[in-house]
Amino acid sequence: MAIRDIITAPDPRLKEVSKPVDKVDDALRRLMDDMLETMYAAPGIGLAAIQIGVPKQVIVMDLAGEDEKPAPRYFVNPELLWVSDELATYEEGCLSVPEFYEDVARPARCRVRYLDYQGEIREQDCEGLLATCIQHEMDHLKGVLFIDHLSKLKRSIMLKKLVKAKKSQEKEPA
Ligand code: GNR
Ligand code: NI
Repeated sequence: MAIRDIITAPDPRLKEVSKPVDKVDDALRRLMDDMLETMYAAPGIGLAAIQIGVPKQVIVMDLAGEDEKPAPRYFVNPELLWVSDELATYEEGCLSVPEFYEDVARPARCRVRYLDYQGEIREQDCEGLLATCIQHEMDHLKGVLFIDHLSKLKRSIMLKKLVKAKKSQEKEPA
């Protein structure tokens, strides 16, 4: 397993639309293992493949608390089958938008169909943080970031700060 670099905004790769996976094979499982390790190291609760530059419809997630045992989840080719009319608001963050947190309203519940780590087809009813996180990750597969759900003004302020942060990083590389 390997920790990969996470792409941060603004970057044109984060706007790419990810392609469906043909087959869940060992190579794809290696990608999912790397994604999980990268997500744990960050640390984050979810990661879409495009965040490490791979435009495939693959998501990893772990919503277990700090003193619970790890509970990795894998979603390949996820499809939203249903979303509730009722919305829920969470303060969201994103590993590709470091250090920004804002409230985003999304459907409170949803149902997704996907392939799991073994390539088996599954359906899952989601609510709470799981519903928010799966929708946040599925947005990444469409090239959408949580800041795209905010007002134009908030988004442009954030993007300016992100550009500035990137410029100062270039001057003093890690
Ligand atoms: O680690 C993450 N936390 C988070 C918090 C609220 C809503 C969504 C998320 S996902 C984010 C990791 C990430 O950027 N996934 O794409
Ligand atoms: Ni994200």
